[in-house]
Amino acid sequence: MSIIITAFERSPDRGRGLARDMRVRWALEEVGQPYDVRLLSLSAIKELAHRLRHPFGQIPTYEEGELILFESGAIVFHIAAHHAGLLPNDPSARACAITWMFAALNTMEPPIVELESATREERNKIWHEERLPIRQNRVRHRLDELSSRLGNADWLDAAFTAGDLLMVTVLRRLNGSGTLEEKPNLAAYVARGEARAAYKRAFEDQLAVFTGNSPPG
Ligand code: GTB
Repeated sequence: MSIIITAFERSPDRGRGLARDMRVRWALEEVGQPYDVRLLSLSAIKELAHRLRHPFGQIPTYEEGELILFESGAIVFHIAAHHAGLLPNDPSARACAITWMFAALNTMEPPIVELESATREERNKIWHEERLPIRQNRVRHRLDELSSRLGNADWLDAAFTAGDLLMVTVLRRLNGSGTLEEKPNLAAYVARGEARAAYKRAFEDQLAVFTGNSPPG
C-alpha cells in the first residue's frame, strides 16, 4: 500500500532538515519503504482538508490506505513496528529502544524546543536576557546527562534503533549553537547518524523540495 506523508512546501529552515517530516523520511529510508510527499503551505495546514488528517493543523502526517497518523513519534513507531530495521526483535531490547524514543521526545526535545522558540520569538522581551541562561542551563543539564550515559558508545543501545533516529533528529536542532559542540561525544553521535546512507537520502529529498532541484535518481 502506498505511503503519503506531508511536509512544508517551503520549510522555514530553508532545507536544513529541521522540520519533523525529516525523522519520518529518515525512518522510511532506513526500512526501505518508498513514499510520496504532499507538500503544503503554512496556510494549507490550517485548512479543513488537512485538519481532518491532523487535528492541530501541523506537519508531518502519514497516510497508508485508510490509516491516517499524526505526531512524528507515533509515525516513526508505526514504521519501526511494521518493518524490520529500526527495533530489535528481542522483547527486552525492543522495550529499551522504545524507552529511548520516549526519552528523545519527552525529556530531550522539550527544553531544546523551548530554548529555540524563546530565542526566535521572545528576543525583544525585557525578560529575555534574564531567562535565556536558565533555558540554556536546562538544555546543558540534559546534554550532560545524555553524554554521560552515551560515553564512548556508538549508539544508545547495542545497535542503531528508532531511539537513536529520534534522538539524533532532536539533537540536530542544536547544530551550530555551540551547545552541542561542548559535548564532543554527542556531536560525534549526531554526525554518526547524519552519515548513515538512509539519513543522507532523506536529507537530500527534503532539501530538493526547498531548492526545487530533484535529487539524482
Ligand atoms: N509534536 C508534533 C510532532 O512531533 O509531529 C509537532 C509537529 C510540529 O511542530 N510541526 C511543525 C508545524 O507544523 C513543523 S516541525 N508547525 C506549524 C504550526 O504549528 O502551525 C517544527 C519545526 C518547524 C520549523 C523549523 N525550522 O525552521 O527550523 C524547525 C522545526
